Amino acid sequence: MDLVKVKNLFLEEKERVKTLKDLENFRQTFLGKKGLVSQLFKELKNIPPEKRKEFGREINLLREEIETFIRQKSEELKKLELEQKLKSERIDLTLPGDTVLPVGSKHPLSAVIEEITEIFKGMGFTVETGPEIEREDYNFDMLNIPKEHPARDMQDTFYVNRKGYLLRTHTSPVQVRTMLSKKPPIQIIAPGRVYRRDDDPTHSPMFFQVEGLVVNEKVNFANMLWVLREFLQKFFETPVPVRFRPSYFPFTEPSTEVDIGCVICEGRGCRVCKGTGWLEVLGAGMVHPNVLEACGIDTEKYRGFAFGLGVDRFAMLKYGIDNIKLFYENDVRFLKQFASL
Ligand code: FA5
Repeated sequence: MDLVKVKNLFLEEKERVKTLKDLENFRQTFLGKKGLVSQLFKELKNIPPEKRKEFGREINLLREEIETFIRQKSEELKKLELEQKLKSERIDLTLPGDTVLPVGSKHPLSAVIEEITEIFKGMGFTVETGPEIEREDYNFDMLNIPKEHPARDMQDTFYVNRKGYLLRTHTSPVQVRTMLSKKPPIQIIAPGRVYRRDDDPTHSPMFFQVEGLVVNEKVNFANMLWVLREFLQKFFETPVPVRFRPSYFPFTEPSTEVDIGCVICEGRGCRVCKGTGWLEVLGAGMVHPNVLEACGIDTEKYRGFAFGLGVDRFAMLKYGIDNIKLFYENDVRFLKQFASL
């Protein structure tokens, strides 16, 4: 093997090395066990003794040169490959995600509660709340419904495992709580969940009510009728027919139930209005003196009116929904229809 040829080959081949794989092949060719440098060493024995030392020195120099090249090239190529890898795997954090998560929307009952609240706020009412697990005396006794009173059967109750407590059957106990904690003048509404053992297309075991209470020196039945009529016109945005029927609630005297012309069938009679053309939407009346007294309000000085409306019923009428269950099934196809609320 000729030293000059190997040197020239080295100069040529080193230019061809572009990858780490090329470099490995290059190393095998020159420095491998049977590589060109080994072959040159094997030539030593054929060299005349006086030139052998010089020849050996030159092979060693060539080997060092090749090794230096391999070391430097290896570092250079490794760096290059890393840079390319980083470049190809670069994460662009500004890119939008692949899947767009579905955006939820307001539940129609929440939207209706907000709307009702806004209308009453506009008439000077403030908002009060109370617990859903309520004291039995606040839910019944202090509202003039003593134990064994037949009026307790009007609202079939869920009792809880703690004596003296129940799932409130209406929002009226918030009236008691407010009168016990605040002095008149009082002008509040109390939206919230209530529970009854009821179940049919217009009755649900859990539903929403909004209670209203006004206590002041000069309030009368006519004021109440005005407030309720005004509210109904604002809520339904059209002059809906309104009908006040004499009724009975133990906590109000006189009492009325308020019906509106069925907005589903426009009074012709349908499943929702049970063929009557009218829908009962709320109960109301002048607060019974027994209730005011139980809450420590001077009945010589103050009078009050109160009302309670079924939010689900209002939502069904506003959006033409004929089954209350739809509000609680959480079927996205149903809920999506209210995405703009
Ligand atoms: C009451 O609950 C009285 N506390 C309302 C009241 C307050 C009267 C203040 C006077 C003064 P009533 O049981 O009628 O009343 O219920 C009021 C409204 O709740 C009804 O008009 C109806 O719209 C709605 N409602 C009653 N039961 C259900 C039910 N199971 N599912 C859905 N809505 C119901």
